Amino acid sequence: MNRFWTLALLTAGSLLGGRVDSIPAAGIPAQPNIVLIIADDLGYGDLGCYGATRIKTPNVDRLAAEGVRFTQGYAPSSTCTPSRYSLLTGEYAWRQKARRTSILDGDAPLCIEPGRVTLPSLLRQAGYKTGIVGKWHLGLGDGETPVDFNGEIKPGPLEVGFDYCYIIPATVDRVPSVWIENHRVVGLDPADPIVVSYSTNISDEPTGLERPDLLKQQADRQHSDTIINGISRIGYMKGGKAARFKDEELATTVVSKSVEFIEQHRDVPFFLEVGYFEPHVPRVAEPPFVGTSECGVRGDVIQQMDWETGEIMKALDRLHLTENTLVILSSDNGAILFDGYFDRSVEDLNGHEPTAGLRGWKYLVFEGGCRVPLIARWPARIQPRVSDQMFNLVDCMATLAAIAGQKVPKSSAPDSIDLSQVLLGSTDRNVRDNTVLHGISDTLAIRQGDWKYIPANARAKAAGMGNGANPSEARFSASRIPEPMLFNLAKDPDETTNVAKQYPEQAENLEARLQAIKNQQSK
Ligand code: NG6
Ligand code: CA
Repeated sequence: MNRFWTLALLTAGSLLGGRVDSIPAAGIPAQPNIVLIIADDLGYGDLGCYGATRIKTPNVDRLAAEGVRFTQGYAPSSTCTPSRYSLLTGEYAWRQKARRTSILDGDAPLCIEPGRVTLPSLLRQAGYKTGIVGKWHLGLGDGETPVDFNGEIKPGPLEVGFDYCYIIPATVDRVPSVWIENHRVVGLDPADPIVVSYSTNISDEPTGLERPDLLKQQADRQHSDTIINGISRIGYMKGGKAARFKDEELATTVVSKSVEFIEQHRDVPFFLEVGYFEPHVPRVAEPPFVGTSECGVRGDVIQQMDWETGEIMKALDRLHLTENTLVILSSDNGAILFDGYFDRSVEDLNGHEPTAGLRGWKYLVFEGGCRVPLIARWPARIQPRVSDQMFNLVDCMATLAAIAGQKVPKSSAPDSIDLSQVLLGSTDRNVRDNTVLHGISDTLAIRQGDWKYIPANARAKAAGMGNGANPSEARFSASRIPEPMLFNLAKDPDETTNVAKQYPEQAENLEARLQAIKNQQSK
């Protein structure tokens, strides 16, 4: 639908005092509401609908059964910040030179330039109310002065296209451990100001290193700074005691704030991004979910995440919004087991396969780091099916803009492809025929058709990586690629056999293709 018709329908809708989808327009539903759910470190094999049996995810499975489930969905990067940067800007994060887009600390500056055309700003232009609840991890403040968590915290989500935000700044394992609503920390007592440092211990409270006896979970050195709610974090924090979140209440807050946003905007088209915290570390299940899965705490928090999804689905049902709401659920990167806290995720695995057997983990460019679950339900437009077409989350911007009837300006979203036809099932073609994948230390890989090529990158060193089988030096080495690698994913989906020497031309072609994409300025 072009913008004219979108606007015309919007006007007609408001004249009639109802929302747009109450007007049948030649059978085409008007702009759908969009709920974009991004889990944190959810692996390709972690959901029932992707083969998990030790973890039960009935709500997400229902979402998949009522919509399209992609088998070739990709996160643009295998860590959070660059992946979410790509999601919101439509640009591969490794292109960005001016701003730091690697894993950000809780006091890092905003990595998206304020005023830039983003996924939420485009949807806002199309008439949507835009909000984000949950994980942010794209930085806050201008970087010129240190961000002041006691004052107005900006620029942030509101300066890059969101009308509303209820977020935590970075990761649950990084300070400050607080919620931010729009520009302010929630529940802050001005008499107890927040001080944050990632370099100096400015806190008067114990660290995990000093008082391991106070901890709910033991942690490695990087996660052994200030103890907050019995969990030692990355970074030091002082003050803000009344504002600190409890890990055991995060999921409930995500649900209540998401449902509140949906209720408040039920009469206009809305775009809500929900950043789940699960199953990222520290993994702490809310009481009803403790011990409910068959593979320990990591399974428990995935089941908790499934419950959150069910609550959001229920709210849509209750408000009669299900039919014309596009719900997308995916993950910012692949799975990881040990990621800093000794929470028994490795020991309790019980045969569960977080990556469904794909090679590698979060941080890496192997499939286990980047291939993610991807589900989209929109009863009015999407016929239930499974799709083997490629979809990268960087494509959300062009795809959702098209669905909202909004044009992406030429200079924006250089890597985002409009896959609305793929989403809606009106083409069998692989509209995206290649994708670049991005890992820690700026390792890159390219997939083109069935082929996957990873150039040599001997310098790469990964921090905090590993599957936990051996939380020692060995787990830091997997991002080093001493020799180019080539895999045929159709024959060898788990990337077990490097065939670069057997198919040198194929490897050269993909090397050249990757170079061309790196050099290209726009689509
Ligand atoms: C790493 C942390 C890891 C996690 C990750 C971010 C160490 C050793 N590891 O640096 O625990 O917080 O950053 O994860 O500090 S992400 O999903 O948000 O990218
Ligand atoms: Ca993540």
